[in-house]
Amino acid sequence: MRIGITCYPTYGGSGVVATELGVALADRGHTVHFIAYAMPFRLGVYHDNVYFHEVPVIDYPVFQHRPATISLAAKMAEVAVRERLDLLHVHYAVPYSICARLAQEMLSGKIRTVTTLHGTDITLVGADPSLREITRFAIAGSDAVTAVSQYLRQRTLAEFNLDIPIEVIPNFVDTSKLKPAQKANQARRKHFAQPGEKIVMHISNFRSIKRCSDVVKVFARVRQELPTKLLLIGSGPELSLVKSEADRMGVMDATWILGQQEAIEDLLPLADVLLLTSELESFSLVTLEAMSCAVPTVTTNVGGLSEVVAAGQSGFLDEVGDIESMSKHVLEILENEELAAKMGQAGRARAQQLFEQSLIVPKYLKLYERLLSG
Ligand code: GMT
Repeated sequence: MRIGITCYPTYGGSGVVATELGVALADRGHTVHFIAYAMPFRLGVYHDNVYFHEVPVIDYPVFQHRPATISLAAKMAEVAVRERLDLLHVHYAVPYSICARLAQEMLSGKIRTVTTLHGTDITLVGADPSLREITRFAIAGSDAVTAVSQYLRQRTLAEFNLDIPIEVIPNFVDTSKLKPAQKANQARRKHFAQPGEKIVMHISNFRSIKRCSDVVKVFARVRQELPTKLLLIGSGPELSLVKSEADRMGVMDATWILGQQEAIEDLLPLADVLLLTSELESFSLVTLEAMSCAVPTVTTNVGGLSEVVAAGQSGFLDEVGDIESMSKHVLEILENEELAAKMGQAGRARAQQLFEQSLIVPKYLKLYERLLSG
């Protein structure tokens, strides 16, 4: 098959999933054309059967905003014709499902479209009154729609009052790449923590929905009981707030701020626990990645997280903002090596059994085949 994929090229779960899917499809002999504003960050090195088409966006003094969306739709149509694409698969409904719809119109319907819903494209951005109707129109008009969790499927149908088939295809992980700590990781660990010290890790795009100051509050409590370091990975608008919170709570000297990191597989296995305090997560790819590395997780019990984490077995799920309970659970894991190992193993087994890349990619392929066979 010849497949066009569009995703946000910047850091974030939807871009990671789209990129890993494209590479996995190419490994299976399909031709994949990424059409995006920039090279997706995980694409990195050269892959056979993978092509990248950058979308040029015109600037002109009359424009208050550059017409990026229509440039993308035009590029999709152009690449579809030139490369004889069979389908366009867009990740994140806003604005990409709308662009795909436009490109399909330009091609007189001679291409199939697939939209994968990821999270805030439905719960925040798409549901905004300014975008609700056009998002609904594009989702309803997509030839196939997938959602990364049951939660997101239900929420989409309810939010947009839709009665369409939405297939749940969960996010996936390559468990041979994201694996438990090796000796090399252990050597690196010494850089961040003294022998006997534990590591709490948080990875996100530091937006308000992640409630990152809760991470600092939990960490400050944990640190009162146990020598621990906090590793923060990622970047975003709330990072400066997190820094001042860490300063205010006197834990800045125990906090490492690593910024954006591409080789997450080198750092994630160093964690003794992954802490995620989000107000909402439709899935949380980073939680799955931690499970794959046999790292126990303490997260909030929101959205699709209960579909990812086996509560009490691979991690703990707490109420949003319940600093007390999250601190207690982090400490429970850090103070009990047997429990930590058991939870880590349970998480890795769950990742392998339910979310392994080789199990999930064929689900997308089946969907494509079904669409193309009419
Ligand atoms: O929705 C967003 O704001 C960002 C998006 C992303 O691109 O990373 O995150 C969403 O999609 C991820 C990949 O499917 C999920 O793992 C995240 O849980 C989801 N974020 C939210 O629901 C807040």
